[in-house]
Amino acid sequence: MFETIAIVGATGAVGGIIRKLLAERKFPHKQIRFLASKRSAGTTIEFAGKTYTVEEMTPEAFRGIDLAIGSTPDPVAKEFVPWAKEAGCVVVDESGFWRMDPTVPLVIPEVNPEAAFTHQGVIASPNCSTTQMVQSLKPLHDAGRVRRVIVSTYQATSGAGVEGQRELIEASRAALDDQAHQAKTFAHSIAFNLIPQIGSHKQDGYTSEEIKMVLETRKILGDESIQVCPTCVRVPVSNCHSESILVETERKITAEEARELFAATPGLKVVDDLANGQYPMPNNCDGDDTTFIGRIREDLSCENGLAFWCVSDNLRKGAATNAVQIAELLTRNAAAV
Ligand code: 11C
Repeated sequence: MFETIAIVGATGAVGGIIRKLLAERKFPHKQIRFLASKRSAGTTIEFAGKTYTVEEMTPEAFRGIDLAIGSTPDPVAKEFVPWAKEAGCVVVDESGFWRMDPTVPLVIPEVNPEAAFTHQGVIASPNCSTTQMVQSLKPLHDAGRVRRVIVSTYQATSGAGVEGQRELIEASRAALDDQAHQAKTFAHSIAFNLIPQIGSHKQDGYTSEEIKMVLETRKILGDESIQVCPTCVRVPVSNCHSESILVETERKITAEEARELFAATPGLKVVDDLANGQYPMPNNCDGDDTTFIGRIREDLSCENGLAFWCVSDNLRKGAATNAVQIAELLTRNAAAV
């Protein structure tokens, strides 16, 4: 057991869900502390019926903390993770900063739990759009070896934080009232619109979000030969990312076999009854820790191709839940920590 645990970035949207999950799942610990930026230090938050004061994140603050779960912007994670490691604290980091560091395992507990035990003080949790896709690719890869993936994402505004969700409401209200609205969080108005850019331009016409999906997928599945072509789109949905995924496998996997494989995979749930209008949608996946799969069908244009639709709560399994599950893995196998 880790005696003293901490949430870093405790006052953010994902930090709040981590707090809720640790309490709900009765995460074993003796003491808990909450760290955040100077701006939030001194505010109070509730945990399991008690009130705690948020402490400022400084190098000294990590003394005495055995395990920290971090949900902060990349530049903050770049700064605090070395402080935590120096203080002997193991970090489960939600940010993008450490994910592709070769010394840092990138873990989805249902996919590559063994990687967590190779850590050297920090374990990274993947990007939300990667997590749900890789969860669904894993059983297909094990059964028929995934060679190529074409993915189009429909990503909710919560991926950009509470400001993104607020902007969706404000921009929609302004549009309905025929009022002008200045986009701040997004590059364009998100109301009644689709924005085919998430993150900054990275390379070869792809955005940073798209390149994350390529590189993180290969790292988690431990297969550098997997080809991924993503298009990431911000949609006017408050929470839950959706993805249209086309997969080409080395061995043909029929729709029926895929349905069985998905149904037998922990963390996935099949909702697939087109005739009766049953499939996953953001509205019926919100607040759930499961990744939902539907519209499973063979690709008419490709012999070994499979098409499906995947929806997951990006704040939960895409962020908070995955990080807490990594921490639980370490707790269950404390001898290996
Ligand atoms: C989004 N996926 O929807 C992003 C947010 O690397 O953890 C999460 C970014 C990350 O905007």
